[in-house]
Amino acid sequence: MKRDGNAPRHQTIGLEDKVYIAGHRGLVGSALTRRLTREGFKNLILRTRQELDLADQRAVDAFFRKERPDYVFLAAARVGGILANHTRPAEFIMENLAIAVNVIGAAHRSEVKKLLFLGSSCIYPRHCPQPIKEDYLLTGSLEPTNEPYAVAKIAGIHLCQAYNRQYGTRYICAMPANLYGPGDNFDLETSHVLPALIRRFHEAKTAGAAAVTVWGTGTPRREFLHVDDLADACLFLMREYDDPAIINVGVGEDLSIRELAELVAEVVGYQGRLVFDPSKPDGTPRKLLDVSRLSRLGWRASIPLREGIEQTYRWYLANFAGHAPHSAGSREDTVKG
Ligand code: GFB
Repeated sequence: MKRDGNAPRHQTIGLEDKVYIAGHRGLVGSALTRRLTREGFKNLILRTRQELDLADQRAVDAFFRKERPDYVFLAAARVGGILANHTRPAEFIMENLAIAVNVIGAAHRSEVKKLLFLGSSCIYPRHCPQPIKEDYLLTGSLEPTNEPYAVAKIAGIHLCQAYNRQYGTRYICAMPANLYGPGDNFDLETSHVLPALIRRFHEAKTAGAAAVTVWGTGTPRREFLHVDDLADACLFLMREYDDPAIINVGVGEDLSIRELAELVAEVVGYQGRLVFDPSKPDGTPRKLLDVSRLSRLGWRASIPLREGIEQTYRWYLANFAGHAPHSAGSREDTVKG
């Protein structure tokens, strides 16, 4: 980010700083832990959900008072695919609001130097122009299938921006496209489309099934960002970005669910038929992010979708396929971070 001559030169994150990754075992949090470890950060603070329940304000305050982290990546969230969001709205809004309120409030009380809050591309209006610019936030009604989650994320954004305005904090907000990668949730009821298709096609190939059902009409379009790209972008933003405005993180292109299903089937090596089930919700027709604000700062995604799917499939084979019906992903508290 261009700093004019007299803008305060903010301290930037250093390898010796105490860095708390909230939700380090989830899809995003585990990618952040890998990225910061590889970078040489020596002082990562990590807590499992059993060690620290982020929905418990007293526990979060006590943790921040004791550990006093310098930087925080707030990657913990209650996340899930279209069906989980649609069927568990109260859990999605309550848990994500609680996490945002508790962590952001405690960060301020314990004088955290900088915090990065992770939102989602689903915060934007269902029918806004594509690609979606950050300024389109709150300019129209949300997608009903994930409105509670989106409202909680929008509240988190406004919490950060209000604290920045009133207390001069440095809480930045990144809005990623749909994420996938190692550590994903492969539970067929609660997961997102890409891991669900990997598992469905793998099991169909193994069982010799003639056809695989894909939810919806196959016509919605989605943009997929590999979680290792997101982690790299988060470190870049923690170092370079100090603007209170939200910033999109994506790859700048999308494909239809039908095209995605055909690509995943090819990677998995499944040659049967695709059957689309229009009784399942399509969700928002499209949510392609405008990533020009981030690319102007000098960051671009680097993992191509096909390569990312191949790597994720290998991870799935190594960690779940062929084992007893795996628990991963069927966790009620599937967290993104
Ligand atoms: O990935 P997904 O659940 O989330 O669904 P969203 C994307 C599209 O894939 C929808 C279709 O049109 C689904 O109908 N789809 C096809 C499937 N087969 C499947 C399947 O087996 N499982 C799933 N899950 N979808 C999420 C939000 O919306 O986006 C979250 O609900 C979050 O809150 C996430 O914001 C980024 O992209 O529709």
